[in-house]
Amino acid sequence: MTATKPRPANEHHGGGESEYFERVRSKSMGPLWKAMGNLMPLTPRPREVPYQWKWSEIRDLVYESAKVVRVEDAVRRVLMLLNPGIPPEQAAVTQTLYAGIQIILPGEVAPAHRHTPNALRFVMEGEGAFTTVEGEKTILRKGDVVTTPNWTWHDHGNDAKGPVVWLDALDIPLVNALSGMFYEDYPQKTHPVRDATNSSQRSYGRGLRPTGEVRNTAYSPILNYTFGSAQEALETQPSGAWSPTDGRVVEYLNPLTGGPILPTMDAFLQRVDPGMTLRSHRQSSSKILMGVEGEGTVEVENEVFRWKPFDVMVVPAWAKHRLTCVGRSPAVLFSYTNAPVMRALQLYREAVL
Ligand code: GTQ
Repeated sequence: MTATKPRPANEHHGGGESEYFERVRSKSMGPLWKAMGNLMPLTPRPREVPYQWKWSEIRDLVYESAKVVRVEDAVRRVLMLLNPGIPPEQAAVTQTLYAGIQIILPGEVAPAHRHTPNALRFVMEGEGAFTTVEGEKTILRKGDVVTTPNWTWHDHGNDAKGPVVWLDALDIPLVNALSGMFYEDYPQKTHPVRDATNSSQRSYGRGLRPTGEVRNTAYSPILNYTFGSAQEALETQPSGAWSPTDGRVVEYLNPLTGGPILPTMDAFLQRVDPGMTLRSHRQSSSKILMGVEGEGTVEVENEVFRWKPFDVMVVPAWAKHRLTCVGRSPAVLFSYTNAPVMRALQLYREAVL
């Protein structure tokens, strides 16, 4: 007589282990014990990968988009920067952030609309386009940072002689992950202009505020942060204020709260001087960097991205990264991150290495 083979513990329901899991799955359930390691890794495992778009390789495609589609048909004529680690339909440069490059030709109008994603723009090339936000107009010049916060009416136009190109930074993937997307077209092509051009800059951008006005403090009342003022702040920054990981750095601030420019995204202009050696760090926020002036590198984990102006680099959440300056001129970078969201949810961490 042969001894009865002891039945494996996982076969006590008749079929094999896989047959059990099939029955579990058929009831829209799953075994946590098989998923635990992937669900709760020890440290973040973002979908986004380190990546770089070189402006010299994509510039022609951006200008060509102006021939491929009329702005009236496009609404916003933008080529999105899609992180290769994330399915393209998510429009994601990181799991929570969006980046795109928009072009507007002389005489064109990108019609007024509003949406719940917050937006920031960094002007790259051309001069003299404008954005109107809730009835205030601002002229866009190279290096300006312009906000169009959650649910504010905005349209873009161009009264100048040449095309104007900028980087769009939005929180679209985050808003979609939270099912918080709302969108509305304005009944007219443009929103009526009520305030004097750049009035918010004059009212709120000088360390003063109109005490009678009640504002939504969730986002900055300033519409345009000019390149000149940010550059000057970097230029005159005392060495005692320099960051060991970021060099000379200034944050675009909401003057009503002292906090980030938008509730979901913060933004910075920074400068690495020739000969400055910065330390590596990791942050649980994800970050997009754009080269502005000079040249440098962004080292992300084991990759080194050598950049020139308007190249865009992705630093994934919790990726070790370090900046260097290459050459004799300072390396100036614009960046934005999702740190305000991470902080609000007690998820922000940083490790200086
Ligand atoms: O300019 O309003 O890149 O609504 C994506 C969505 C730009 C904009 C984008 C937008 C805009």
